[in-house]
Amino acid sequence: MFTKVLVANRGEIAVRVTRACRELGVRSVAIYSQADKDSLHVRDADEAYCVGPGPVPRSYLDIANIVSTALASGCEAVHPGYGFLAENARFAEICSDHGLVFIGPKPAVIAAMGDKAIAKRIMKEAGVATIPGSDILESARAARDAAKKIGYPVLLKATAGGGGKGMRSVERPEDLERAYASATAEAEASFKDGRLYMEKLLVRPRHVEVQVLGDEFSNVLHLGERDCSVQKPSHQKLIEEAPAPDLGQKQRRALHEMAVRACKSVGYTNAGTLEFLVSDDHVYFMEMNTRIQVEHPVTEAVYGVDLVKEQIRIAAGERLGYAQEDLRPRGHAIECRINAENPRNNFAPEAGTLSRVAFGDGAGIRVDTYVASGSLVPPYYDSLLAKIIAWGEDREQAIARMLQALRETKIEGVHTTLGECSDILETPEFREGRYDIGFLPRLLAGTAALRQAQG
Ligand code: MV4
Repeated sequence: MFTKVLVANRGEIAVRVTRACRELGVRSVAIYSQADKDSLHVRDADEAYCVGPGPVPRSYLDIANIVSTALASGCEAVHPGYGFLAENARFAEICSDHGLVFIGPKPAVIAAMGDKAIAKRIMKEAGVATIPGSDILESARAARDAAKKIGYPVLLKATAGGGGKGMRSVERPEDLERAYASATAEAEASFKDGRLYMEKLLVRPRHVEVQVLGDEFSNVLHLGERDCSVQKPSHQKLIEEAPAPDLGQKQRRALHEMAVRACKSVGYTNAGTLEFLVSDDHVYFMEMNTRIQVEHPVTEAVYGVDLVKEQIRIAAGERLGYAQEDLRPRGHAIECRINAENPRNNFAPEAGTLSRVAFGDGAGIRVDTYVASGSLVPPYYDSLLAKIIAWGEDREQAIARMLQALRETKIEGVHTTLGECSDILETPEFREGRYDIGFLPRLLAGTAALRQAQG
C-alpha cells in the first residue's frame, strides 16, 4: 500500500478521498486554491499546500504545480476525484512519467473513452448494444445521407461531447442543415473539436448506469446499476438511486453483462461507470466515465463496498478481494444533491458565507459534505455543497428516510436545492418509480407555469 497520496481535488470529494486514505492508514496531502484556504478538505488532510489563486485554470487545473507538489511532498500516488483532471489522459500520463501512480485507468483507456464516437465504435466491436447511428460525419451532406438511413427523428452529438453540449435533435430533413451548423459551431466553441456523429433519437429514455471495478489482474466486477434520470434541463443530475426502479430482470442482467464484457475488452482497470439509455425495453450503451462519480455512495450503500478505498487498493496493485457472486445488493439507496443555487432563477449558482448548516440524520442516513456553519462557498467552483444519501430495506423506506432528513436539514446564507429534492420525492411519478429523462424538465415547466398563473 502507498504511504502518502495527493488528493488533486476540493470540496466534498476531497473530504471523501482523504477519509478513505485515513481508513487505509495512508497519509494524505491536500492541495487548495487561495479561495479554499479555510475549507474542510484542507483541515482534514495530513498536509496541505496552496497551488494558486481561486480561478480553476490557475490552481486545480495547474498540472505542473500539482505534480511538483506531489513530488516535493513525497507522495507515491495521486487521486483525481471527479471533474478537474480526473479524465485528462495527459495528466495521467505526466503523473506516470514522474513515477506517480495515477489512481484511475490507463491513459490510453481514458483517451479512448473521452472520444464518444471512438468509445461507441469500441463497444460495438465488443458486442455491446449501441444506439443505431452513424460514424463521424464529414459534412452536412453526409449528415443528410445518414439521417435518411437512420430515419427521423435523429440526434446530432459532438464526439468530444458529453453533457449535451453540441447536441441537437432534428425532426425533419429541412431542419438538418441548420442544426448541423449550430451543433458543430457549439462543439467547436466548447471543445475546439467540431466533429459530430448521429443517432436515432430515443423517446423518453431512462439514464441507467453500471458501476464497475477492474484490478490489474484482468478481474472485472460490476456493482449493479443506478438510475440517474432525474436531471435538470442543463443535464445536471439532482437525484440518483440504486437499484434502478422499473427495470426488468432481463434488462438488468443484460446491462450488467454488457458492462463487464465492455471492460474486459478494453482492459479496464480501477473504478468506472458505463452509461446506458433504456427505452422501450431496449438497453443501449451511451458513454463511459473513467472516474469515480458523484453518485457513487448509492452503490456503496446497497453493496456495502467502499469504492474509493477499492480504487486506492487497485492502484496499489492489490487484487480485488471478492468474486462477482460475493457481491449481493441489499435494500435501496437514494441520493439528493444539495447545491448552492437558486431553483427560482434557473438554478443559478450562488456564492457566500453559510451562516447556518445543520444536516438531518437518523438510521440509514449518510451525508458527504465539505461545509459546516460559517463555511465560505467561493464563486469559482461547482455548486455542490452536500450529498444526502438514504438507505432503506426497500425503496419506500429509503424515500421516507430521505424526506425526513431533508426536512431536518437547514442551510442558511444561500439558496439551495433542498426544497426541489423534497418536491420531487413527493410526486406520484417518482414514488411509483416511473420517470424518464424528461421528468424533471416537465415538472419544472409545470411549476413555473403555475407560479406565473398565480402571479
Ligand atoms: C440521447 C438521447 C436520446 N436519444 N441519445 C444527453 C447527454 C448526452 N451525454 C447524451 N444525452 C442524450 N442522448 C439518443 N440517441 C437523450 C439524451 C438526453 C439525456 C440523457 C441522459 C440523461 C439526461 C438527458 C437529458 C436530455 C437528453
